Amino acid sequence: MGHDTVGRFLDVAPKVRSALDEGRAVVALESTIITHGMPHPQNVATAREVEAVVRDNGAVPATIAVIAGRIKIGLTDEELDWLGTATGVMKLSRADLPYAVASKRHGATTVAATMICAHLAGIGVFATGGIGGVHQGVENTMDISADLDELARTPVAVICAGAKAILDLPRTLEYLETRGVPVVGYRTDEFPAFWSRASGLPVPVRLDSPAAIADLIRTKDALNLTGGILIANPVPDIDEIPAPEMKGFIERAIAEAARRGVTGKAVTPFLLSFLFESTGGRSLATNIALIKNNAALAARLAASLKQDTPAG
Ligand code: PSU
Ligand code: MN
Repeated sequence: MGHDTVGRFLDVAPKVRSALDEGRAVVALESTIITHGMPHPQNVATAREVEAVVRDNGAVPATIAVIAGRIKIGLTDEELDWLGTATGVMKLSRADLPYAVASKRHGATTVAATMICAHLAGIGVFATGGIGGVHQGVENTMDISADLDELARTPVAVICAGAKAILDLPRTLEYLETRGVPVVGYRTDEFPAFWSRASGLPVPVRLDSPAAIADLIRTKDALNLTGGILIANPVPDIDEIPAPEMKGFIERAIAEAARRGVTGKAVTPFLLSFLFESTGGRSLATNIALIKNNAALAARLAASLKQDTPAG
């Protein structure tokens, strides 16, 4: 078994196929943001804008989703539009992917599943908004996003704006360290908290250019260190909601989720939509801005990985 047999499950869009064949930069994008992370029509508009940002920064975008059991690497305009309002789309992590494919279901890929599919297609750089992490109250729920273990095992560089401040950020960083995931702050000494630039938590490593990150990735590969790397890129300051302001909204959202008994996969989508309502749409504007910012960095990193000479 290998890529040859896996290939029969993948539909690689022609533009992505030719970029990969010609050794040009490609950036993977996830689809859970579209189906479970944002309301319509901002979800579809954002997905298109993010793809344009990737192109403007020198790479080919590949939005990933499962449609009727086919793993799509790059979506058509029609598929993207359809996904924006489709109902009954599964939220796919590592555990759900084989069922969705075998049963010919529709599914949006989370960070974990997007990393898996990107790697199957030969794509090494992926931009998202924020990764899943260790949830607050983990001592009772054991709710730790599968995104973290995926970062430990699958060799894809993930660009995010940190982890959502609805999570337990100190424990999220501890877990990443335990699992051996390099965490890089891009032009920051602090691990960003998604809507806010500051978390008060130091980032393990700071790098200030795509070329420096590319060099770290090549060195990691040359050392045969498996697994991914996480690049934390703070939201631009004009777009952020400062942490002290976000705190009250987050506390209310978490209390409301507990009151309504929201658990499992439903937790993150519930909190995001509750925050959208309670901040009067501000949290969504920030979310859109940070994803675009991450897409730009991801494209520049992918381009840098193609240009520079290999390490070692
Ligand atoms: N980033 C966003 N919005 C999102 C997500 C990330 O800006 O909706 C999604 C990602 O797909 C991530 C998921 O993998 O939230 C985490 O879900 P959970 O906490 O259930 O693992
Ligand atoms: Mn979870």
